[in-house]
Amino acid sequence: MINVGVIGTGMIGQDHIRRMTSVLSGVRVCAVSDVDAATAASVGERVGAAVHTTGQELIADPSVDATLVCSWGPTHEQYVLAAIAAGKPVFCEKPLATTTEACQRIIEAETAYGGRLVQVGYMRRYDSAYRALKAVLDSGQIGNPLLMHCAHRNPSVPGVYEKDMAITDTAVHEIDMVRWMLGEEIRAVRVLVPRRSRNGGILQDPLFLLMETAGGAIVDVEISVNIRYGYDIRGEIVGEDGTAALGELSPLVVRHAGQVATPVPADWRERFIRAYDIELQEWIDGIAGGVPATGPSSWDGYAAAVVSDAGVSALHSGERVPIALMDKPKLYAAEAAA
Ligand code: NAD
Ligand code: ISE
Repeated sequence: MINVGVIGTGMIGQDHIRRMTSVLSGVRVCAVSDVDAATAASVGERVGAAVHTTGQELIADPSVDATLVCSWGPTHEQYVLAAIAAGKPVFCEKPLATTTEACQRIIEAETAYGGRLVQVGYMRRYDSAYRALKAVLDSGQIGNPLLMHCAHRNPSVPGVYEKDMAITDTAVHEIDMVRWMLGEEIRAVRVLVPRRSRNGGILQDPLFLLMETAGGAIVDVEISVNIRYGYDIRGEIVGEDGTAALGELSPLVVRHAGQVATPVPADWRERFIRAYDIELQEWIDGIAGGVPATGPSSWDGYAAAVVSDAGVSALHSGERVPIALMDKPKLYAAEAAA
């Protein structure tokens, strides 16, 4: 049984606690912590977990085998570094950190430790639809990929969501997915700014991100975070000999009153429910088996942060922003993605 401590008991923290306590096997939530002490206390009481005042205290708790970081992005670095210093596995929700420099500090700490302790929550790599799309691409059936069209649509976002988060918190999923899907790094990014949705308040919504890969493929991403009708994730690859796209995912089709309708997921929890289950179960099984993490690494978190930083500059400047990564440390050399 792996004893996991959860830092951050907000939306995804509670969702991961639910899956660890009632869906997954071989795991127990033994401790929680949140700057919002009242939420941490009520979640801790509900699942019978110890409540720690700080994340650092939780990581140092000898009964905690591994840590799940689900606090706000800018707070991730301190907890990931503390877990590495304690030599304990840590699963960090995306983004690994909100700046390139913070990700570099994590890479330095993990390489100095000499083994992989960090996994980042880029769960699309575990989604059956994305995996099926990648299998078609890798089979060579549609030829070399030339273009990919993506849409990332949220019905709404919380009040704390700020302008740059369309890139750093939302499009960052496509940034990671594209590196994994196409197996190449991203070499430049531009952001086009259409007229604003009246549903977006002070946000610039939607945005249109254009990425160029090292091999010359072009990827466009529509980011709409106040689309109202539901949570809709779309992706289509245009190859030399054909195209392949994520299908419609609903198991239900209603024909009524001259219309055909299928439900759209309400949010990310519903759309990616199985992907989150699989990513965490594999992480837990790996720890139990003494196998270092095999999912998205600190390097993937770093690469996504570099592109995301470039995306934010492109949003502010309107320019094409080229991207350069540091040399990949040996620790991550064997990884397939880019
Ligand atoms: P949230 O606001 O619902 O919850 C975040 C929690 O972190 C809050 O309870 C807050 O009090 C707590 N917190 C803030 N600072 C803290 C600190 N220094 N120490 C401990 N706790 C702290 O946000 P959320 O939607 O649950 O998102 C949390 C993280 O998960 C973000 O990084 C977000 O990008 C990521 N996320 C990932 C996915 C995904 O699809 N993989 C989906 C949602 C959120
Ligand atoms: C949120 O943090 C997530 O990661 C969701 O998957 C994404 O769709 C949403 O836009 C983010 O804010």
